[in-house]
Parts: sequence; C-alpha cells; structure tokens
Amino acid sequence: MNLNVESTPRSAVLVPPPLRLIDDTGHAVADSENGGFALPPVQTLLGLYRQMVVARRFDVQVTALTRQGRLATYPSALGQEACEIAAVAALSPQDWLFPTYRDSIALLTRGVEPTDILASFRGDWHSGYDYQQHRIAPQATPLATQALHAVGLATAAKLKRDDTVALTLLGDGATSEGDAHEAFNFAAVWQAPVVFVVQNNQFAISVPLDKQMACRTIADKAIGYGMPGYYVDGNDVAAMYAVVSAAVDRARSGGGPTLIEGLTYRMEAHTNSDDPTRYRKTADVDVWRGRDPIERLEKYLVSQGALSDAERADIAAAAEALAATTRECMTEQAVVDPLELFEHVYATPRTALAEQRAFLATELEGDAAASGSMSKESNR
Ligand SMILES: Cc1ncc(C[n+]2csc(CCOP(=O)(O)OP(=O)(O)O)c2C)c(N)n1
Repeated sequence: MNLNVESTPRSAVLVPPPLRLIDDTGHAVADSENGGFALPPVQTLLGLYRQMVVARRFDVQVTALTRQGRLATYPSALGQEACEIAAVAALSPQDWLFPTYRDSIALLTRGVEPTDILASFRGDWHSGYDYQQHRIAPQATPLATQALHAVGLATAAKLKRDDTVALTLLGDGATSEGDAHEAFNFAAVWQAPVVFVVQNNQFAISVPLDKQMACRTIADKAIGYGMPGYYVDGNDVAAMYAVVSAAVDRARSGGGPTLIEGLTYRMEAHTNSDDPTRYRKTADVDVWRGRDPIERLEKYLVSQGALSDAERADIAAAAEALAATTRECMTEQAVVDPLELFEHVYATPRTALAEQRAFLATELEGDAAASGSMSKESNR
C-alpha cells in the first residue's frame, strides 16, 4: 500500500462558503442565506465602520513608525478589522478580552491609549496598560495560552455567579497548539461563559492552514468538543458582529462556550521582520485586497444612504487626529529604568537574580560616571 502523507491536502476537501450577511459587492444576502442571523441596524454598522476606519489608520501609522525604527516590532492586523472590531463591539463593559500580539486595534477600540498599547512593542515595558481598568489581559505571544486564561476567568465568573463573559482572540496557527485543545475541551466540559474567536488569516507566519490540518474548517472542530461552531466571513463585519454578539449573549445566559472562525486574510507581513513574498503569491494577496472589509461595508452604507460626505469627513478627521497623536507619543523618548527588568519576577528575589541586579546596577553607575566625565571632556 502506498501511504503518501502529502496526498490529501485540505484544499481537496469541500470547504463550505462562510456565513455572511453582506456579500463582497456590498449587498445584503437573501434571508434564505443568512443562517438565521439578522443584519444589524444601519446605525450600528455605521459605528462599526467608523471604528474600522480609525483602527486601520492607526495600524498603517504604526507600521510606518516601525519602519522608521520607532518600534521594535509590530504585527499588523490590516485586513482583519472586521474580526477585531466586531469582537470588541460585542462585549459589555464587565466582560474580559484575552488578545494576542496581533490584536492591538482591538485594544484601541476598547479604549486603550496608543502610547499604552505600544509600550511593549517599543520594548519600554512588559505592557503599558492596566489590565483591570480595561478588562483586557496582556497581549499573549505564546500561542493559545490566552485561551486557557480566558477559560479560567470564565469558569471563575461562573462559580462566583457573576455575569462576566470572556472572549479570546486566537489565530489559525494557534489552534494547532495543545493549549487550544485543552481550552476548547474544558470550556465545553465546564460550560464556561467563553467565546473563542479564531481569526483564520490563513497563515501561521509562512505556514498555510493546509499544512496544519486536514479537516474542512476550524469551526467544524467545535462539534468534537461539544460546543456550537460557526464558520463566518471574517471580512463581513455585519456577520461577525451578529454571530459574536449571539455567542456572547448565549454565554452570559448560561449556554456555554462557542467557537467562531472568521475567514480573513493577513494583508501585511507577519511582522516587520518577515518577507511574505517568500511564501505567498502577490496574485493571491490581490484577490483578498478586492475583498476589503471596509470597502464592502462602505458600499453597503452608501447604498442605504447612511454615509454622508459630512460623516465621512468627520471619520477621516478622527482617524488623522489619532495618527498624529500616535506619531507624537512614539517620537517622545521613553524614560526607562533598566533595573525594572528585575521587578515583578519573584515576590522574594532569588540569590542569582539579586546578584545580576547588583551587577547591572554597578554597570549603570559606571556608565553614568563615564558619560559624566565624557560630557566634562567635551565641554572643555
Ligand atoms: C507556543 C508558541 N510556539 C511558537 C511561537 C512562534 N510563533 C509566533 S507567531 C506564530 C504564528 C502564529 O500564527 P497564527 O496563530 O495563525 O496567528 P497570526 O500571527 O497569523 O495572527 C508562531 C509559530 C509562539 N509565539 N508560541
């Protein structure tokens, strides 16, 4: 028997069309195709449109600042605005968000200041925002770990009988991690009030989804865990908002977890240190450029007479103002104390760490003394 492990790529399996409420051309789909989800009111969609436009401007600005060397790294979410903004918009103030490194625009939309979002990407500090204040966990870099934390917080909320829901964002690649399996499984076993929003942007750095799984969709996996799963057009903010909101409501009313896969595309490189032309075709990127989530909603809003020129100008002005603030705060040099590296590691510092701290403190004193004598020299 010839057992060729490469012989059944996922692309050969029939992948169904994702659920959508507004199609690529900006038209509402027929009622028979909406999967029982109503199109959100036009004023809600207008609000989501504003948030997406502002978020994209921020993303483009931060990518530019990274290229100028102002930040160490920045994982862009350009093209993924519908997933990011819908997920945040579906939450109530008491809910918790568990994001990844990719999800800075979700933080922005939930009210975190640009300077606080970017502190860790600039390398100034472990994280720049107050988790409790915003009810946003740290942006997780170890893949899928945040999904476990979300299940833990949701389970605690259930035990305490409070009505908090946890929503976690994760990538398609993250679903290949054991942590994702454990999170999905125990969320379902414990009927935790948690919503998993998987942004299937089709790549884990250079690895396409076909090389990670053989089943039709990530959403299909939900059935194996014993929870509902939805395969949604992740570039249709109307559909993402409707499905995520329903899942949040279900979780809050004791209905347990939901797994939602938003089919989208990462338009930029994985991060500024990645060259995507090495592993994907420009023609494929162009196809997805034609499925832009903002342009799609814009067409719909215009067709409904809901986007006036004045509204458009107001949104553009808000986006530019945010970009200017972002530039200003990243131009200011952060004042950092290298010794803070050692804080918040152990309640009682270990001997080795205490020694390293003392060593660094001596070096820093030496540097300060040296730069003091240098400046005296150069003043002569
Ligand atoms: C546990 C773990 N293994 C490996 C990595 C290295 N890594 C960083 S990003 C990434 C790809 C993740 O892809 P995906 O989950 O699809 O998210 P995306 O970056 O596309 O948003 C990998 C493998 C990591 N951060 N954590």
